[in-house]
Formats: sequence, C-alpha cells, structure tokens
Amino acid sequence: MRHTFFCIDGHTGGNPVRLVAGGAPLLAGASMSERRQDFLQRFDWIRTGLMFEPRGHDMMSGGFLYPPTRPDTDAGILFIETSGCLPMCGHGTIGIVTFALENGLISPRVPGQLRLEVPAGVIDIEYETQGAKVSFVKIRNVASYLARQGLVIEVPDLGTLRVDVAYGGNYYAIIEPQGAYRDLDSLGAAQILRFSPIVRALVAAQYTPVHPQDSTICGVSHVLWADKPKGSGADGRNAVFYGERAIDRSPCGTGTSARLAHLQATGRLNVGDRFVHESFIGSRFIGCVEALTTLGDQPAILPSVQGSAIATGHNTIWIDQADPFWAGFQVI
Ligand code: PYC
Repeated sequence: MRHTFFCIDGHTGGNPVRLVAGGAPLLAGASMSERRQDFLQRFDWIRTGLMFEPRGHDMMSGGFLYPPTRPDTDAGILFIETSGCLPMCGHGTIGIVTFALENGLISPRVPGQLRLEVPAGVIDIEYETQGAKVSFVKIRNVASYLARQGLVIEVPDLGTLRVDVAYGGNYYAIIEPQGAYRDLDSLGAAQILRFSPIVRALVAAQYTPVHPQDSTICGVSHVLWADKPKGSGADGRNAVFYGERAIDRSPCGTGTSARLAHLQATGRLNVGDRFVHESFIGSRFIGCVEALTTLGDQPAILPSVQGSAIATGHNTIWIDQADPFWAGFQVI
C-alpha cells in the first residue's frame, strides 16, 4: 500500500524543516499533548518513514498542522523528528509558520499574529511579511525554567563536567565552558557527536526532570554546549545535540529558551534583556526574557525567540510498503 505525503521542505537557520501539508493522520485526543501520545502509539511509522533515511537524514525535522482543540487558538502543530515527537520545537515552528503563511495554509484572525497549540502548551506568534514572503517569526514560547543546577558527571576521555538542566519546551543538559570543555571550536563537531550521548546518559542516571504540569514531558533529551559569541553583535553561541547523531544547525529555539531561563535564574539576564544566540554554523536567533512567571511552584520566565526560515521546494513523498525500507532506517 502506498501513502502519499505532500510536503514543503526548507530550513530555519540551516536546520531542516519538512512541513507535511497533506497526508496527516486523523488523531484522537482533547489536546495536542494527547494527540501526540496517540500519534506515537498508532502512527510512528509516518515519523520514521519521513524523517529517517532514505527519505530523511539524521537532522531531519518537521511537523503537521492540525485544527486546534481549543477555541482560543488558530491551529495546532504536531512536531516530528528523528528522536520522536518533541513537545515543542522552535526552529520547526518558525519554519512551519513561514511555509504555512507563504502558501495560504493558515489564515490568521489578526494579520501579523497567530496563537498556536503545541504539545507543550500554547504559544503566541508575531510575524512580518515583505510581499509574499515572511521576513521573520517571533515565538512567545512556553514557560521555561532552570530545573537543576550543579550535577557533576565524569565523562570518559573528556573529564569532569558540571551540568545544569533547564526547560524551554524540551529539557536540556547545559554545559558551559569549564576545565574539560574549553569551547565549541576546540571540541569540534565529531567530539560533540561522540560525547553528547554519553553526557545525556550520565545525566539521566542522576536526574529525571518532569514537567510540573504535564508528566508526559520528562527526561533530558537535548545537550546544549554553551559558548561565548563568535560574530559581532551576538551574545552567545551554542551547539545543541539531539536524537542519535544530530547537531542543530540553527541556534535552537527551545534550547535558546532554556538558556534564557538558565541565564536569568543565575543572575546574568533580566526581564527585557535581549540575547542574540548563534548556532554552530553562525545562523542567529534573537532571544528575549519577556516576563517572569511560575510553572507549578517553580520560578520561571516567558521567553521569546525570533528567527526566519526559507522554503526550498515542494516534495511529494511516497511511503510504499513494497519498499523494504518503507519505515526508514538509521545508521548509528
Ligand atoms: O529549535 O527547538 C528547536 C529544536 C529542537 C531540536 C532541534 N531544534
């Protein structure tokens, strides 16, 4: 049996985004969080088929637009990527919103604004257009917070690392420059890919964060190597590792949100401060600590992240069960 998916492919700050505009399965659930669970149980083959090789690759990431489950939102997004269905994805949201607006797939009630439901909660979007193109998308992201400070792990062949854990829509192990980690350029991409899964496993052996309001969001999934900025006008740089073999090419939207929460909670950013974040390849997001809030009984912030995306083309993809690799594969 052949399934057809109509996709708009592109990238946000260099990281791929595949908006699956046709072929989304009907999902059960009273919220995008419940629909995420339903998708994972019944349709995960669509994710692996569209994200893994031979139709995707280690960094592939994307999502589907759904009608919202709440009357106060314009649409829902379900994110898919190689590591699963993320509760929230910043670069994915910037790409999906850009491609959906540029192709008339979504009609905002108020021009320049959207309210979207994602598995991690509700996010507000501001965007600007120039002619038929969206020039930027700014996400007012879900409440983000510093979950744990000062975990100490011993990484074989690297050394002792002090790791903090923060939430920005996913849970991040954040490593700042210190003895065993000088900076991103001296670590390099190959070592980031080598050490990050070990860091993630060592952190998981000590600590499992659980979202104060949604226990389906739990555990450190991403590793953020923080660094000083490289280009002029930037405030920081990072490389985010996710899945099994991916380094985010963008500055990572949820990673930037987690980093803003981390910097605010440790007294290095205040409400209203902007933080221009560079990716491993030099692309940029503008982050900002918009407001203070609480998440359960945790002090938290409301971060915003702004960036832009480029569509690269239409892609009609078949998943045909006659193909021995119909559900995709990873080489790890
Ligand atoms: O932008 O939030 C993000 C993201 C998560 C994983 C890759 N990018």
